[in-house]
This record gives sequence, structure tokens and C-alpha cells, in this order.
Amino acid sequence: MSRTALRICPLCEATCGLTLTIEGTKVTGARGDRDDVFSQGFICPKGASFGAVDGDPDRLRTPLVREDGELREASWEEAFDAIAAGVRPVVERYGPNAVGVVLGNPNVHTVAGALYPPVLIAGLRTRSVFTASTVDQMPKHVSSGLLYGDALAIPVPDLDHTDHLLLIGANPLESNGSLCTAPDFPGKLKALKARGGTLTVIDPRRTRTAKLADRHLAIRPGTDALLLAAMAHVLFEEGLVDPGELTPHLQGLDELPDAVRDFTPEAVADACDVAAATIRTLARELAAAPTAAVYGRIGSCTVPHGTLASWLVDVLNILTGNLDRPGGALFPQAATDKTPRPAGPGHGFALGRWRSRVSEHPEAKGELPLSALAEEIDTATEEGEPIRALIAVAANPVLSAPDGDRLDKALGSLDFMVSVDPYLNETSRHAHVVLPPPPPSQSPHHDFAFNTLAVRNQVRYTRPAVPLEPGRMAESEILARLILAATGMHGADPSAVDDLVIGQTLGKAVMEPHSPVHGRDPQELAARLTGDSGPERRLDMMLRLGPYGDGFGVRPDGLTLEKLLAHPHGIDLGPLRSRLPQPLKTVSGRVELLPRPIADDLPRLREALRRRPDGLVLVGRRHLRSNNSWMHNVPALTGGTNRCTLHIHPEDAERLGVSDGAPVRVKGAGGEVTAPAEVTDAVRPGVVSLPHGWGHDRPGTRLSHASRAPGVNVNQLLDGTLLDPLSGNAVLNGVPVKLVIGSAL
Ligand SMILES: Nc1nc2c(c(=O)[nH]1)N[C@H]1C(S)=C(S)[C@@H](COP(=O)(O)OP(=O)(O)OC[C@H]3O[C@@H](n4cnc5c(=O)[nH]c(N)nc54)[C@H](O)[C@@H]3O)O[C@H]1N2
Ligand SMILES: Nc1nc2c(c(=O)[nH]1)N[C@H]1C(S)=C(S)[C@@H](COP(=O)(O)OP(=O)(O)OC[C@H]3O[C@@H](n4cnc5c(=O)[nH]c(N)nc54)[C@H](O)[C@@H]3O)O[C@H]1N2
Ligand code: SF4
Ligand SMILES: [Mo]
Repeated sequence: MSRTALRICPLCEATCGLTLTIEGTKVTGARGDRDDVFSQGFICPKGASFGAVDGDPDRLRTPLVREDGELREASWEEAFDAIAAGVRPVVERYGPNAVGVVLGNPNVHTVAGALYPPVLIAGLRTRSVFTASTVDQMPKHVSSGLLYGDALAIPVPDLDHTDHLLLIGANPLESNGSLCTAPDFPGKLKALKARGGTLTVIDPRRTRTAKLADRHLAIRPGTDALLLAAMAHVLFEEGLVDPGELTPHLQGLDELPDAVRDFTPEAVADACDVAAATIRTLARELAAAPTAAVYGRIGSCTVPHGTLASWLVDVLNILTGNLDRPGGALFPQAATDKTPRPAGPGHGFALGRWRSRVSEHPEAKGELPLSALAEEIDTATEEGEPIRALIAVAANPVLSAPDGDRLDKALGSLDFMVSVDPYLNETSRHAHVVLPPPPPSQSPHHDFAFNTLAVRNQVRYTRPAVPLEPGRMAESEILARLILAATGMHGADPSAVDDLVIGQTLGKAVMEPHSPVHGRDPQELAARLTGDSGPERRLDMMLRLGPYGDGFGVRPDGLTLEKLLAHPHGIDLGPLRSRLPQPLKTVSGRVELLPRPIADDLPRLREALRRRPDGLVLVGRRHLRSNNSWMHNVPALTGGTNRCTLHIHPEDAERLGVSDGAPVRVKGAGGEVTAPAEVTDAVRPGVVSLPHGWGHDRPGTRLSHASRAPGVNVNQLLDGTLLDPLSGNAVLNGVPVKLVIGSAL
């Protein structure tokens, strides 16, 4: 007998609602949930393979503990005993910063990953915190922090209503969108065109998204900040600046023309390899469109001027009056957002409150650059102790961060390492304890992160579709027990962690004059929380305190967990609306258009006007059936066009004597890899492309399918020294490489 169950898909940022077919405890099928208030039935090939991803026989079923150098299966009790015994002595002997925490991308796709890692970091009191954000979107956080005073206030293009979309360094037809949560992104782009709107794509590769565009500009990698600065220049020069209703909320508008004065279209054209006339047209079209949104993603962030490019994306939206208006770029309001406080000055955003020990990189958003993880482990300095113990949650930095081989060695030298990971892979193979979370079908789901980035306000929650298999532990309990073991409270009841957070949150809420629960008794409020588990009670609390919440009875129609459970396909909360000035937390209470760190970084951009690569540069790419480093083990999602090949333009191939399919040695500052060439004019001349997340050929892993076609680790071409200095974000695109051909082989 088969049954069906609803489950929000955790496999990318689009967060589609799925209807799973379940036989016994096995997921045998997945289709789009047509009644889902947000995704309305959309599904992609990854979502359709949910059952295969979920049921991968290589997923670990029990914890692993290292004994005499070898990992062996162990009980949960043994695993947490080993963690308490491994982490505590390091803290006591060398201090809290000797314990590093690495958080990977899947944490934003799980309930546990949203709720527990902040408690772990606070409990450990370590500054050695590294996440996937610094190989991804940290520049956007920094630009938002500086502009709006809140690193998490990221405006999202109003895909459903805009007349004009300028898309920079994003390929949503493969990625399904990022920092813009939108089920059926491809359909939304087609709808934009169908309603007479225009789509411009800036990408050194002619991607599937670029093919859909009215105009595609194959820019030279790494130069988007120059192009965007030139567009801002044109807006000022031609009198096209019109912030409209934003004007009273802006500070520093007068200083901007000077800041972008040197970046004329003529001055940047050669560096960007985009004609000056085209740049002028881009600016004029942006200004002329009834509504428009500029949107930048990975290709605009993981570059030397990532923060400036991210800042300029918002500056252009502001100068054309498109920030915070329907059809432009708006700030979503999620159901679990904090109770909105009244508009007014805030604390602002600070950068560089501390620095990394070895290269003295400034922190951003409480994090150090993932690029610096290896040196923070393997390099001793007078400043303090290296990292000697590491807790990695849902992270595979050996493949996703620069210089994987150095990191691989560094991880092998640690006194102690824990991985919370379903796979024994390139990173977790170094752990002394591996804690495997259950597969997604056995986990609840709510998108704490992505609802704050969604193109429509909505809220959905799905309980586990399948009960926890015997011997399994929910990831929330794994992380709660890990927190207790690592912070000297080993053995305490894991619900203590949730009780602590609930007590602190409610204790703070009742003190806030703008809170609906101001002046009430936190214990009385806590007693009202519903839910089957700690995470559910915390979700209930956040919903009730949130912008749509019932305020613990103050607004009886408002949201509660109970109400959400009564709406299994979700609750629509309406289109994105104008919200300024409420979201601003800058010291001035306004949008600070030319913050000091940005102004101080502009001379570096001016230098880039003169710089040209003297050889080939490397960019990445994603495939629709991929997901970073961890889906190559699912046969249904591999093969065909999803291969780790080096894309090279026919002109470059001819000049260098590279033939299609031939192995090519690629050399970078961090090392070299050999991959088969795929000659294609989808990349522009002077640019080669390799996807990331490959290189599954290391011993001691359990990835039986992935290891058969391992591919190579593109990040081995990097040495970790190329960073955007403001955000600490790794430069992963536009990286100089050399090809070694023929006799040199
Ligand atoms: N060259 C290059 N490098 C890149 C990029 C690029 O474009 N080019 N992209 C970068 C980006 S944007 C990102 S986000 C990073 C991603 O890199 P990472 O942060 O390392 O993330 P993933 O590779 O997605 O997965 C990390 C680990 O999470 C595990 N995992 C999967 N599901 C779960 C779960 O439910 N719970 C737990 N605890 N673990 C789980 C997987 O087995 C895997 O070991 O890579 C970055 N690296
Ligand atoms: N199928 C699939 N979906 C995914 C993922 C995945 O691995 N596979 N990963 C998820 C994650 S973690 C993220 S962060 C998102 C990322 O989502 P996207 O940002 O949409 O990711 P990409 O498909 O890598 O698109 C980035 C594009 O930038 C281009 N580019 C490179 N350098 C430059 C440059 O200097 N300038 C410009 N203008 N463009 C440049 C590349 O050619 C590429 O086409 O995708 C998510 N979704
Ligand atoms: S688009 Fe993303 S969320 Fe939707 S089904 Fe595909 S992988 Fe899942
Ligand atoms: Mo990412």
C-alpha cells in the first residue's frame, strides 16, 4: 500500500512543495504539489529524484567513531562521549578560539541548521567561525550591512511584476535561483518576456538563461563592478537619476557622482570588453523602464570587487527609484522575522571587529574567510593558538573552499574533528566522530532563511514524511547533544538547549516596548507554546512573535504553529510590499549610500581600469542536476551533460592545440588538475570553465557511485590568497590559469 505525504524540497533555494509517494518507509516518487501556495506544482529533475537522494544506500546509518586510526560504527552514546572527551580538553588547554566551527550550505536547507549552530557558536565562545557564506554571498551581506545597517536586509527582484530585469552573474535556468527564492524561476522569466518586459543577462558564458535574454553581454570575468559604476556614471551625467519616493530616506546622494566620476563608459569599456555605447544603452534602458530590477549573484560576488559590485547593484536600483517599490527590488517580510521595530536609527553595521590570526583578515558578520581555514589550522603564530579541534556541520570544504589539498592535510593534523554529515566524504573522512543526520524524508522542514529572500511572502511547514527509522536521531537532537557535549554540559537533556533559547528570546521580547508581549510573564508565554518537539516549539514562538503572529493571543487571527499545521499547503501572505524606512538599522536611520569602507575601496576599483589578464581566466558553472559537492553519488542525477569537463572556446582550443575530449592540464596558483576538454562557443574567448564540487577520488570515503566518475577539484587551482578584502569572500571566478598542452604533458 502506498500513501502520499507533503514535503518542502530542500535541494535548492526554490523551496518547491512536493507530494511524495511512500511505500512502507521508502520514498518511491515525488511530484510537484499543485496546491502549494507558493510553488503551485513546479518541480525540477532534482526534486523529482527526491526518493533517490533520500534513499541513497551510501548514506550513513549510525555514528562513526575513530579508534586506532580507523572509523568504526558506534552508538550515539559512544559518539557524544567521544566528543565531550575530544573538545573540552582543547578548550581548557588552548582557549575557545582553538575550536573552529565550519558551517556548510545545507544548514540553510534544514530546520536544525537554522536553529542550533548559533547556539553552538555562542556556547563555545569561539571566533574561529567559517561558513559557506565566504565562498558565496558574503559581499551582499556586507553591502546590505553598510547600506541598510542590516546584513540580512537583502532586496529581492520582484520577478512577477518587473518590466525590466538586469541579471548579472546568475544562471537560474540551472541553479533555480539564489538570494531570490522563486519556484519556477524559468517560467517567471518567460512570463516577464510574455508581458512585454525585457531581460538582459551579463555572463561570460552563453548560458541557458542568456539564451532566453533579449540581450546577452559576455563580459570579461571579474569586471562587473566597473560596468555597474559606469552605468551609475551615465545616470548622473545624463540627468537620469530619479530616486522618487526614496529620496527622504537617502543619505549621501550628493557624494555619489564624484565617487563614480572616473568610471566613464569609455574608461571601463576595454577592461570589461563591453562597448561604451552598450553601457550607455543599459543605463538609459534601466532608467526608462516603468519598473526595473538589477539582480546580481555568484558571478558578481565571488570576484575581487564582489562587495563593490553588490553595492552598485543596489545603488542602481536606488538611483532609478526601483528599490522598495513593486516591480523593482523589495525587502521580503517573513513570518519568522523578528517583531518589526518602529523605524528609526539603529546600531549600524561594523566590519573588522576582530581579525584572523595568520593573515589578519577582518571578520565580517562574525565570520572569518573560509579561504583562511587551512592556514588557521596549519600555521602557528605568536598571536595565539592554531585551531586544534574542528566541528563541521554540513560542510565539505575540502571540495568547496580554495586549496583543498592543503585543507585536506590540515584536517588530517587536527587533534579532534567532528562532522555532522550523512556521507563519509572528502571532508568527513578526517573526523574522529561522524554524526549522520536522517535523510530529508525523516526530517521536518521550514525555510527560515529562504522565506526572507522569497519573491512572495508565504509560510509553509512540513512535518517528517516518514517516521524516524530505529537507531536514527533527529538532526535537531544531534545538534543539541553536540552543543551540550562541546560546551561542558555533556549528558544533560537536549531539551535544555531549546528551553534556554525560548527563555532568552521571550525574556527579551517582554522587555521590548514594540513587542506584542511587552510586559508579560515569559514563563506564562513559554507554557502556551505548542508543538511535538523543541524545534516545533521554537517555530511556534517565532511565528507568534513575528510580523504576522498572534502575539500570544493579542491578535487572535494571527499565525501560530497550530494554524500553520492546519494549512498543509502553506499560507500565502501576499506580494512583496514597500517597507522603507522600517527595515533600516543604520546609525543615521537612512540608506547610507556611500559608506566609508566602500569609499575607501574605490581606489582599488580605479586600479582595475588598467588591468587586463595576460592569459586565460577560469569561471565556474552549475548543472541543473547538481548540487555543490554532494549529489554526484545519485545515479539519476549524474551522466549526460552533467560532467566535469573544461569548457574552452574554439578559438582558444585551436590556438592552443586542444581537441575536444582530450585531457588538458590546468595550472593555477594553488596547484593543477587534468580534465577533458569540451570545446564550445558557450564560453567567451579567453575564458575556460570548470564546475565545482568534483574530485571524489580520495581514499577512505564511501561514495560508491561518485567515485566511479570522480572529476577533479577545481578549487585546487586556487591558493586561498585571492579575496574580496571587504567581505573576505573567496575569488572563485576570473582566476588566472594556464593550460599545459602536448609535449609539456
Ligand atoms: N570553484 C567554486 N567553488 C565553490 C562554488 C563555486 O561556484 N565555484 N560555490 C560555492 C558555494 S555558493 C557554496 S554554497 C559552497 C557549498 O559548499 P559546502 O558548504 O561544502 O556545501 P555542499 O557541498 O552543498 O554540502 C556540504 C555537506 O553537507 C552534507 N549534507 C547534505 N545534506 C545534509 C543535511 O541534511 N544535514 C547535514 N548535516 N549535512 C548534509 C553533504 O554530504 C556535504 O558533505 O561551495 C562553494 N564553492
Ligand atoms: N543545479 C544546481 N543548483 C544550485 C546549486 C548547484 O550546485 N546546482 N548551488 C546552489 C547554490 S549554493 C548557489 S549559491 C546558487 C548560485 O546560483 P547562481 O548564481 O545562479 O549560480 P551559477 O549557475 O553558478 O551562475 C553564476 C553565473 O555567473 C557567471 N559568471 C562567472 N564569472 C562572472 C563574472 O565575473 N561576471 C558575470 N557577470 N558573470 C560571471 C557564470 O558563468 C555562471 O553562469 O545555486 C544554487 N542552486
Ligand atoms: S527547483 Fe529546487 S526546490 Fe524545486 S524541485 Fe527542484 S531542487 Fe527542489
Ligand atoms: Mo551557495
